[in-house]
Amino acid sequence: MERSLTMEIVRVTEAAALSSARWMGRGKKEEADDAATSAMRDVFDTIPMQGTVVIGEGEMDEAPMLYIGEELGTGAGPRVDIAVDPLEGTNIVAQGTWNALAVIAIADHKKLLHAPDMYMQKLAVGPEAVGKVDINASTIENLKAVAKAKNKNMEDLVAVVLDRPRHAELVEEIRAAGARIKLIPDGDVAGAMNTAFDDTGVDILLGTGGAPEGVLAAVALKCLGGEIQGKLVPANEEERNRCKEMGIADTNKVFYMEDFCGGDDAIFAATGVTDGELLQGVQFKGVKATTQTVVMRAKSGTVRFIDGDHSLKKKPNLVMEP
Ligand code: VTB
Ligand code: MG
Ligand code: MG
Repeated sequence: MERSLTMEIVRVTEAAALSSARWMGRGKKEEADDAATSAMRDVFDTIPMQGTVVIGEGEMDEAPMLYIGEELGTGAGPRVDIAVDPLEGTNIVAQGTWNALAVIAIADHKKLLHAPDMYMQKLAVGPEAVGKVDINASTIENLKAVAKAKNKNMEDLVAVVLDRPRHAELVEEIRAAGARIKLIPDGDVAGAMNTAFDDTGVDILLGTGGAPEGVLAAVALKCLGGEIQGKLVPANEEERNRCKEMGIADTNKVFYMEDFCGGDDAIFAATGVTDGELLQGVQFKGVKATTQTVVMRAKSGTVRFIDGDHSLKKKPNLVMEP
């Protein structure tokens, strides 16, 4: 993989964030998603690479762009696999709340898990707790392990959990253990990634969210030296068959870092669409707009924060207006 891709993909997530941010608070999640997707699609084809979408907006017949199997890039350059979530948190943008991201992960060909579009139980932690947690252990055991690894008291810990009825029991377990909770409306990629940044104040992500988002989070955590573990949660017969077709007969199979993203290299970029603990969202300031992006590479371990100041006068097409 080429290191120059690291900088190139920032342009892609920035474009997606800029276009979808125009939809903030308008109550239209599909439009926000479409804006991000088509902006991302347009910029991808200016990048010298031979990319294949392995995690995208869906199968070819249901997604007009960034569908699984779609080829991206100019065709010259490294052969890579690409996972995208042009807008991770469509509802977040529709409502104008926290932590919507435009996200891309890239790895060498055949190194990303082709996660099916179904639920996945996840446990994510930052570097200090790597190797000390186990998705098959009890909630309290994992919380204790993280507290010990981070030299914190249990009551100092913050667990991020998607605010869903399915997490009622999990929430009770965390409360009973004495840790604190941040319930989030959507956006568990941000939740997982934030566990690896001390200043975000979150220590562990627990609960069930999308499997594709698990792969994106895994690439982020690979770059950051953190860890995610996951277990597919097929909801019905069709999804169980889907798992079997993938060769996962046993849905108790735990996906570890190497399963999500093999090899030693991968890159990850996320631009804030709405404000979050780590990244500020897009701000429109008349003739310019600002973005904040985190971009990182597993091989070198370099993590960069990039502030973009975009001239809407010189590049009026950069933001697709609603
Ligand atoms: C999570 C979250 C996403 O979906 O994966 C969640 O990260 C899980 O699905 O932002 P449900 O909404 O069905 O609970 C999102 O909220 C949307 O992709
Ligand atoms: Mg999406
Ligand atoms: Mg998503």
